[in-house]
Amino acid sequence: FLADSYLPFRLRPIAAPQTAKSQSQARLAAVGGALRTFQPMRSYTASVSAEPFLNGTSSNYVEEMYYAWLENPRSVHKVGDCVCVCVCVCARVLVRMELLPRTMASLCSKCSGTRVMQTPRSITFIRGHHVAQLDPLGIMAAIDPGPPPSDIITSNDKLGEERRGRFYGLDESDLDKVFRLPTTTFIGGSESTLPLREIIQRLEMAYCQSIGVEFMFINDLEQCQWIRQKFERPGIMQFTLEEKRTLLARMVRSTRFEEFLQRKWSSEKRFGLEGCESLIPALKTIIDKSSMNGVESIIMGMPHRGRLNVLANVIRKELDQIFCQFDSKLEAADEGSGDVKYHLGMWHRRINRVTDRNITLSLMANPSHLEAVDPVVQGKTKAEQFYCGDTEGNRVMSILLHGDAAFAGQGVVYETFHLSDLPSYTTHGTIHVVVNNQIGFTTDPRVARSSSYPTDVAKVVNAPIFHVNADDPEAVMYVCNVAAEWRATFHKDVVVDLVCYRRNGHNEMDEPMFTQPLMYKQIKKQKGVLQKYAEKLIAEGAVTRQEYEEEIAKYDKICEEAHTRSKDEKILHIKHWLDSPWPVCFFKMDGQPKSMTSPSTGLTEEELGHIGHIASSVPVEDFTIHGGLSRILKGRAAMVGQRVCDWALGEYMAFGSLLKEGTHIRLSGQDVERGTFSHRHHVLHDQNVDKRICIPMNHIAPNQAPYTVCNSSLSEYGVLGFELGFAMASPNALVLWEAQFGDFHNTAQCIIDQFICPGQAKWVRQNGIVLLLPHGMEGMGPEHSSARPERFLQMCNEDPDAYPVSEFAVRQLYDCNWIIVNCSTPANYFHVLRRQILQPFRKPLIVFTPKSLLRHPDAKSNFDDMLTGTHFQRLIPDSGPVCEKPDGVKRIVFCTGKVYYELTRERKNRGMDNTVAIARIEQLSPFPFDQVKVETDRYPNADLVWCQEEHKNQGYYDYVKPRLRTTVDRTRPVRYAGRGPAAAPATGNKAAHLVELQRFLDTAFNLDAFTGQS
Ligand SMILES: Cc1ncc(C[n+]2csc(CCOP(=O)(O)OP(=O)(O)O)c2C)c(N)n1
Ligand SMILES: [Mg+2]
Repeated sequence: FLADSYLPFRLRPIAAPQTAKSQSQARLAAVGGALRTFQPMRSYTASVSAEPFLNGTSSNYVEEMYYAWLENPRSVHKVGDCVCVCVCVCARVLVRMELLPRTMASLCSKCSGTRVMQTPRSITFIRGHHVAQLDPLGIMAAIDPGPPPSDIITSNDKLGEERRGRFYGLDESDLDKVFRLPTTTFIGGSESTLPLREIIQRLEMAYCQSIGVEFMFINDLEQCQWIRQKFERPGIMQFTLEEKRTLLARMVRSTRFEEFLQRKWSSEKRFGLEGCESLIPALKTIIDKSSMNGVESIIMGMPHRGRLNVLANVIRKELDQIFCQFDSKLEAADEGSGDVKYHLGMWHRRINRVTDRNITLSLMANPSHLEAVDPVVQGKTKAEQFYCGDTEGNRVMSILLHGDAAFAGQGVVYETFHLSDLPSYTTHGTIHVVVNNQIGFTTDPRVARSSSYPTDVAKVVNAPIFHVNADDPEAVMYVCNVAAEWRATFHKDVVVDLVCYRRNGHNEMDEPMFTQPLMYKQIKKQKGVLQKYAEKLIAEGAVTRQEYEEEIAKYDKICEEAHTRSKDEKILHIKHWLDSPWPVCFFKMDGQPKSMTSPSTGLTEEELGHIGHIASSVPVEDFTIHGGLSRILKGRAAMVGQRVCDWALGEYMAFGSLLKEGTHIRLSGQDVERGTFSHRHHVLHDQNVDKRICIPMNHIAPNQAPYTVCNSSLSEYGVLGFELGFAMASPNALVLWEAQFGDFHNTAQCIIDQFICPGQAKWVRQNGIVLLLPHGMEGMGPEHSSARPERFLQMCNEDPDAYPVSEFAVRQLYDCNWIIVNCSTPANYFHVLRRQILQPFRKPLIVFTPKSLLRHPDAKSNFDDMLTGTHFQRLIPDSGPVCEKPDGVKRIVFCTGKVYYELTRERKNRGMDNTVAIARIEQLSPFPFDQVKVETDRYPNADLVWCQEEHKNQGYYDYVKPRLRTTVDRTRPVRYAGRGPAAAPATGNKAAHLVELQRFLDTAFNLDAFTGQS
């Protein structure tokens, strides 16, 4: 509530030296008061970050406001009682932060009388979580046994001598005085006045029991008030008998599932949920409530812990299917290599029993890499929202589960949070659930994070955080309801922090006493949450012991029967674990592609002309574009007139035509709208009207598919993961992620290594994502030069030593794990983009894209190369003078990408157009063995050279060489012309760059260079 919009008064400007620090120092010197050191009780480090809204400049601002208010209350804007509350809180917190002398709070004479009670209220709701009973083990305090913050008063405290002067001058005799309640509180219910004793007790009930609420950093008054009323209203946390019995039944399932697995497969790893069994009712509550609010599809991502339990009891995967995963003798039926059981995903549509509505639940498959699935889930959610026109996230939502250590430690969590409110990336609120078992493998939080809570990262997006003792299932259910309502109301992220413990080691085979002896002594004594809750309900009379035991027996029987059935399973079907099924019309019934032919990717002359016209015009009225852009568009129009395309226009033709044909296109990445190299300009900006833009690509045809082009946040891991998830939702979309420079993909390495490269093999799901990676050695230094083709090539699943026997154009594509191209012409780039959609299956496509070629006068394509009947060329043979007398050709230089232009220039300069042939391998993977063979056969007297501009240990050499050798049946050696091996991808010295270039060109054209080499 410190936002300017709520305080539209003018503050006295703060002169430069009057920073918060210098002011407070001056005042400290003046009063010479002793300072109190604040020791937060429940945090592992003594941090003041618990109130980040009073950090830095905001504390400065508040301090100014405080003094203005002291001088004259009318000088500050009043929002009901808020100002008083705010100022009192500020004063106290500033004292605690050592920014104000201790005595300052007592200067606050305006807070006497009926208003004085507002201060304890404020402090309690800000910091009640410090004293709430969050830890089922009760050992957090034992880890860091600091005293409770002394300005938090609980009903156990005496307001006597030792507290006098610290608690606003109040003492025991004030406890029965009656105070008027401010309008901003809900603790009174229908009462407007209450005795102080009652006020303290009610605040305790609201904020200091099993739930600790962190929300005061949210700078929106309405949202804060919304949360307050959810926790302050007397009696708000009451449940019907029906609700309690359902909760107990869910706890029974959650607990007995793990016990069943433990009984049957005691030596198998399963990452059981023991110690956090209330996760299952937590998720089910969120799902029920969201279904009530109209949600039809929920996409979930989660780590290992409790995953099988979630599959069984939340997603409702058939138990026998889960149990047969434990049978080590079953063989897999599908293609692909599969994954371990606690990584598999699942998709299921069913009726929600509480709402009687359809709900689709999917749990995304994920790798071991914790949190990597977060952005993928968000992307898939966004796509589902997009395709069903759910612009506000009312029908589709995501739930992300986290471990405490991973949530705090993994940067991708932060990257994902930062996508949460961006127009092209928001999923309109994610519910995060943290299984906070207070340990990460063997490491305890004191050494695993610097923040007080593992959830502090969520504060960057002002997400409210509900810490809850997971041994209190009703409190868990309550906060989950509030979280789901929050999401439905505000469409923003929210965090539920289930403070729990881990009954076993990291996995069932692990001995936790090696490293956490005291914690585990306590855990051994700990009564299970199901038993505790059942006893509570039996004592209350909500269920009888017999009913409870029957519920257990019923579920055990279900498990036993499923186990018996699972023994009938003879084979494992990975397909049954698909998390993102595509429409059946995309495949044949057996999941195979509808055809194995490759249609032409060309267009008619008319289509090329029409898209070219759109690309060179501004299709709306009264829109002023930048003069430089006018020149670019004129240049495009001239090219269209001459029937040629440069790189940007080739891309335009591909996108424009696919859109016209009904394929949605989404291009995302840093600065993609204009293009890092200022060549693309897909979004035009009116030079006179702020924020007025025009996307000509959306003006191609009346019934075209929409084009989404979006500059992303400055993240690779998060954004690439997001786009991968987006591409999962539908086969009928071309989803492209462009790196600013190709080398930046390595900060998203996990998405590439764990999802894109092996995704289909592990999880039998196809994905057609396209990575555009600017690449090329242009003297720009070690960074920005190489997109590291060697890494992508090394991960191709093709056998370099076997000449494929099947047809090449399609079958080879179908069998590979991804397609890697480095196109040298705009036409070929155009074709490969169109092929990505027109081919009858989906594969990831990696494109090394050029930089200098974007404007290279020779890197242009004629419309003829893009007309109907034309195709992507996997290899572009030499079509020059060498064709006339192939026998006279002494050398064939194979290359890929931009170096082709350097080679042709050098060949011309040397007058060797008749003696050296140059062939471009445009599709590196799968390798065009057949077309390479045509070339090597064509020039029987030529030696074979691979030329690349990259260093020898990088680029393509190690990949291409064995394949070239296989092609010629190892009858001819393959020579190398290129830079020598190096640690860095490129030199930082331009002169050295040019020397290196000339040196390898010399080698490439020196016909004696390899004489004598074996
Ligand atoms: C990115 C990544 N780094 C390391 C690991 C190895 N690892 C597996 S589980 C684990 C501890 C996770 O702790 P937490 O997130 O608290 O989850 P918990 O196991 O306690 O449920 C670690 C370090 C991993 N899986 N992923
Ligand atoms: Mg943990």
